[in-house]
Amino acid sequence: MSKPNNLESLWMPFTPNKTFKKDPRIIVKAKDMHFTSDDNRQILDGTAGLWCVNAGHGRKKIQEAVTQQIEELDYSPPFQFGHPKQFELANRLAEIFPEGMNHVFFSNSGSEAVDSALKIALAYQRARGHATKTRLIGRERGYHGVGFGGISVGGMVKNRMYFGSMLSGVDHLRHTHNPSVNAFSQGQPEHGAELADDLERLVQLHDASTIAAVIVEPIAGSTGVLPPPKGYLQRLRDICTKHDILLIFDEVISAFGRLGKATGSDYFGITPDIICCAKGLTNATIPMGATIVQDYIYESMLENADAPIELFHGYTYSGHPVACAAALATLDIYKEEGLFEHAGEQAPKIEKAAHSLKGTKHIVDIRNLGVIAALELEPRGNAVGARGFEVMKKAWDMGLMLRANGDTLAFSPPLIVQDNQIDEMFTTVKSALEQVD
Ligand code: PXG
Repeated sequence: MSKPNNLESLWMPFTPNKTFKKDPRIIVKAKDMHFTSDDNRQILDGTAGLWCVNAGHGRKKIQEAVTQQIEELDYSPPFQFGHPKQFELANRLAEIFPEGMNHVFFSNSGSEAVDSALKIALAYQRARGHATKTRLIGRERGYHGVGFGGISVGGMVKNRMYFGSMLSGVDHLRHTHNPSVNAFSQGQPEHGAELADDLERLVQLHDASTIAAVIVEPIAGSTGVLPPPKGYLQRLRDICTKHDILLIFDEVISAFGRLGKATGSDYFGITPDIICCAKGLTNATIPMGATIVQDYIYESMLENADAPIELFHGYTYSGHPVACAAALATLDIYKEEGLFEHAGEQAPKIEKAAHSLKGTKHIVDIRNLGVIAALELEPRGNAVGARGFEVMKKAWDMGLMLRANGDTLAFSPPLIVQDNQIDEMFTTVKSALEQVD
């Protein structure tokens, strides 16, 4: 495999370009649980790429479906015309998403799935005669992608502070992280259900007649893995219902088996009004996002819209035939191989292995849920993120990909992960931690 000889022209996303280009990490191949680096080393994929390659890399079935689709129908316009696979895929998703959620809007990424959800929420409130319900509520430390809608409701400071005033009419719930009482919780933390009452506070402040929707990740991922406190999501659901506010779950990470079920909604037993997904939908082979809504949202829009086109929104690549083919093959794999169930079986092993690192140098908290674990490190003085970044680099040198979100090391391996690979992930990171100051 050839090495690129000039790294200059590419502006890399969410990457310190200057540092990376001096000491690049280049991936040239991937198969099942492993990447191959350009110096021909096998790297265990502890992160499913970016939380997305849930069925493992290089899946033949997806590859064949994609190849065949390109031969048969490479593209067809999604506005005013249809192709069979997008309808088939929407039906298949309706089967595995919560009951009553039978309508699917396609996009090309998690960010677009979120923006679509926010726009649908606003258009729906207007269509049903609640045009004053325009306010959107997110949560501190939330990550909803990088569109202006997503960063407005999102709560990651650096993702917001450089980009002006964003959407107006947005407010945020408090985040749920409370290590003083919840540190080293195995699975969902005991304390913090009452933080959902923050929504009542915002209703007091703004009045429910001005609030269209609340959006949260059922388990916060990007901010450093924050499983919801026990009872929190139910309380949020109840308050939304009480005040006629839509609840949007951003399941870009939690859908497609990450928690051992098709969706986080299913895992937690809470049904939102809208779900956003992406990533594992196509096993990341072809970009795709989807926004799934309750029947009453779709039906109300069709009934009450003031124009023949009920929703003035869509993308050139909505329901792209090649993405649909990849998604259908991916859903087949999940089903045939029982990967969501396998994830459920591996979850307690990941929990045990992660928490066995308690007491390891630098670690101040360990969190986990499903096939997700996180080790939070004490930051090195004022250099927030420096220690996490160094451990990530050390682990890469030792043959393990992990994700450093600031000083939190996150693990979210493909759902095909085997017992010995779980051991390897945590043995390697322990050793890396011991070698870093
Ligand atoms: N919502 C959630 C909950 C996500 O995790 C997005 C939306 C946006 O998806 P796209 O496809 O537009 O990137 C995401 C993406 C990390 C990390 O550091 C996580 C994501 C992306 C990049 C990095 O863990 N999640």
